[in-house]
Amino acid sequence: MKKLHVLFITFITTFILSSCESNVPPNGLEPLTAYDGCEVTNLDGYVCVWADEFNGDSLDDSKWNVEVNGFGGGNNELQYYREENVSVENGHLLITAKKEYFMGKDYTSGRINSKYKGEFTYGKAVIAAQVPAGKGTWSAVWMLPTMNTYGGWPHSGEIDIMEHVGYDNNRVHASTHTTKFNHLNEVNQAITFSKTLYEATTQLNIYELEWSPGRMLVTVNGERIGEFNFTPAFNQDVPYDDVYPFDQAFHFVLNVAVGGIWGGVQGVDDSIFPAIMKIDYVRFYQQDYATIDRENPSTPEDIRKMTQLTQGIFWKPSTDDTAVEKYAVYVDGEFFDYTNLNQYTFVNRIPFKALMPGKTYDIQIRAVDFTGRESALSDTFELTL
Ligand SMILES: [Ca+2]
Ligand SMILES: [Ca+2]
Repeated sequence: MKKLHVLFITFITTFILSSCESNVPPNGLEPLTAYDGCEVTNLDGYVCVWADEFNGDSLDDSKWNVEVNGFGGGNNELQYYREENVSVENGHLLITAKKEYFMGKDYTSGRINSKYKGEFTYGKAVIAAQVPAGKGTWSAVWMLPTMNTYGGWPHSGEIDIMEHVGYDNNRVHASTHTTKFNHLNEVNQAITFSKTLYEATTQLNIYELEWSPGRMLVTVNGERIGEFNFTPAFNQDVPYDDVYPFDQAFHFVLNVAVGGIWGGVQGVDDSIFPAIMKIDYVRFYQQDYATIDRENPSTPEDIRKMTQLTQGIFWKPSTDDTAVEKYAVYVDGEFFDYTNLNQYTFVNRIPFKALMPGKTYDIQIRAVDFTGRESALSDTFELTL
């Protein structure tokens, strides 16, 4: 009886230990801690990791940088950005554009960013904003890359979660800018989706960016504005970062411009000022992979050689219970390199490991999720360079 009891205890202990162990991420990733300054800490399986609720009486400089310049935003905008045009009152951030002469400019306004203070790769950005009406205003809630890993604008990308220009009232726009697709490129313009939103200027609306590897969905009040996906089959001429550099850290930018190449298309109505963008909160959420991930990614399939950039390959993205962080590329049975999306180019990556033209290599791919769980190795693909 005693022996059985001990056996039973041993069995239970082993069972508990082994079931705990199986949930520990192979890469040691720690569970997320919710940021207690966030008024909604959990949202659809996401945990709030950063937020500003704008509850104080001045801008929190541990979270934001105030931009001061008359540079024109690179778009021939007419404002001078000043600290005086940014305020926090009654739980809201106010960015106020004014008809006011300053330092050679006829208007002043405000622009803030969270560079080095709030920057993220993947997750969900949630912003409650009310934009000003009036011809000449150009309001924006957007994100820029912090490190310019792929080069200066537009090579490292730009994510415009919400833009509104006053002359086209009650239309909100979501855009991405990249090396291949940007507004200075006459053939491939920035990728933009627009939506009519009758309350854009009369109430706070909730804008969301849901961002996972290879996919970004922008919504307002839960309704889709647009979706930006990495589609290697349509981009067989360039490495993925030319069309989808959105695998790096980005920070927020909030501003109201006056005039400029978009906002100023129909001039500026001087009777509209002051024009105020009101923001109730900016929050950023991330998936708690360490807590929720349990399964290995599916095995990568359907590896193909790119038709134009012929030293590159792409494959069908693996699926996972949370998300695939990266793919390991194997050449002739040996690990070669990692890539963040389902495409790899053997040029300009690791020069000292360059493959030889005319030779045939056995390529295999393995998917890895954010907890370090791995798929099986794919079938072999014979690549002749
Ligand atoms: Ca607030
Ligand atoms: Ca997984």
